[in-house]
Amino acid sequence: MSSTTRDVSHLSDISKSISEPDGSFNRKPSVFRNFVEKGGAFAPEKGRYHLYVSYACPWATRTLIVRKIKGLEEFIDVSVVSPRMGAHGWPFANVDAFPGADADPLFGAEHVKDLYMRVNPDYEGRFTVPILWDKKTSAIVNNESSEIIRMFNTAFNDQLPSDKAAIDLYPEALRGEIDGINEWVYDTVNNGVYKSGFATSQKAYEAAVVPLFESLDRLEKILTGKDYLVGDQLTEADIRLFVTIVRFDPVYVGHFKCNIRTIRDGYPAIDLWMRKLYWNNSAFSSTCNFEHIKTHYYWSHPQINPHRVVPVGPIPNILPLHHHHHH
Ligand SMILES: N[C@@H](CCC(=O)N[C@@H](CS)C(=O)NCC(=O)O)C(=O)O
Repeated sequence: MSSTTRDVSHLSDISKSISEPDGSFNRKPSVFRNFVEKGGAFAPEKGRYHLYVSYACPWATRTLIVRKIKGLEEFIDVSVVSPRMGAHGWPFANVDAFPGADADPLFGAEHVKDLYMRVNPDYEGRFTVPILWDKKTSAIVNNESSEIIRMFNTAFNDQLPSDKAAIDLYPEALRGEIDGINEWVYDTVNNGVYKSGFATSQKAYEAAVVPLFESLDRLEKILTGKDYLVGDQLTEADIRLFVTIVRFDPVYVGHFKCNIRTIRDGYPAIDLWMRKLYWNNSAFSSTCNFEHIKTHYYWSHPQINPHRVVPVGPIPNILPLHHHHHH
């Protein structure tokens, strides 16, 4: 069957296939797991790779943040999809114009799924962003954000100016601690908000939302009086957590029912840590598009929000750096 006639709506339409028999949400592992590395099939060449992202997606935004921090803008071009993920999945701007969204410059694809089908017409996974695309062999190098940020951290160092090459977001000496934090933050926070929001039973929802807030309590203690999660420096652990926390009050509190507390009122240390990253480092603010974020979630999950009404608040989406609580 050709890629144009095969019905893949069970894979592209997120409202059709997301919960397990017990009502819980089970995220499947990413499929493309190659590495850009010297001597490998995917060599670190300037201009060879293309990054497909959504500003709405926390996983994709990790890769945008690391791309900026490492100064890889000239090495890796980016295309941003429209935030309105519908029955065909993520659309490009040529079929769904939205401020800040792009058309696909490589193939004029209409949807992200077309890229997956081009690589493998029998693909059975989800059509997710981010995608790191190899223009030389027309292949998907990798579609797992945690691995893409590891590549960006080191693969191009030889070709970068020394100040950028020296930036290490996964330093040898801190790896144990970073891995340890990543593990429970991924399960209960990054993915915990999705498990909470996509749950279709009371039991599955509570089994996600309670551990989520226990982890936020734990993070609040870790971040009290500190600017970074691990050691005294910015690491990938901060980046991986930031993308979830910055979406929390604008989206997850309402849309995903993560409403035991808000970040701004319930977690002052987490909130300050987030505001410092956002307001002091343009890698965080320039890759954060609240229009895409809010539109995406409230529009794209009709099983949760069938009328697609996007709430007006919170105002502001993120508090200023210097801000006094009113008591
Ligand atoms: N484990 C992947 C997850 C990526 C992912 O799930 N992206 C979502 C957007 S936030 C997506 O594209 N979903 C489309 C779908 O599942 O149909 C990663 O970290 O890269």
